[in-house]
Amino acid sequence: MSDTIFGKVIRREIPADILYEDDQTLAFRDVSPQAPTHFLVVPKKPLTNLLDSGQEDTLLLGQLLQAAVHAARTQGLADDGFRVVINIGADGGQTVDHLHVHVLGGRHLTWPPG
Ligand code: DGP
Repeated sequence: MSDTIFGKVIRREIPADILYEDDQTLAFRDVSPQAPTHFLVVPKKPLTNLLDSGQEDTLLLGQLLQAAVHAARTQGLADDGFRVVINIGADGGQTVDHLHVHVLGGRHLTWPPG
């Protein structure tokens, strides 16, 4: 995959409000929040999206979700709940071609999404 804006965030080439980091993942606030709390969790490995992942990424994908849960807890979302979304491709609404997990909370979220 080619480099993206999230690659630049991971390498600290552009600023971001970072909430959590471990050896494989990084969580930072979305620049265009759709809820009172809205952050993204990305693997440092540059996967385009879930379709780009393979069996070798099984542990990484688990770590990505664990990082999302950890950051959601520290952001105070655990009591009232929150939503985890992964957009894939054009119809999925993906605009940045680096796999990312959206975590949204802090208000009641309706279903289905638009
Ligand atoms: P998606 O549509 O699923 O590809 O979501 C991409 C999200 O990334 C979107 O909610 C806006 C966010 N975003 C785009 N550029 C930047 C950036 O430079 N910094 C941060 N923090 N978020 C960004």
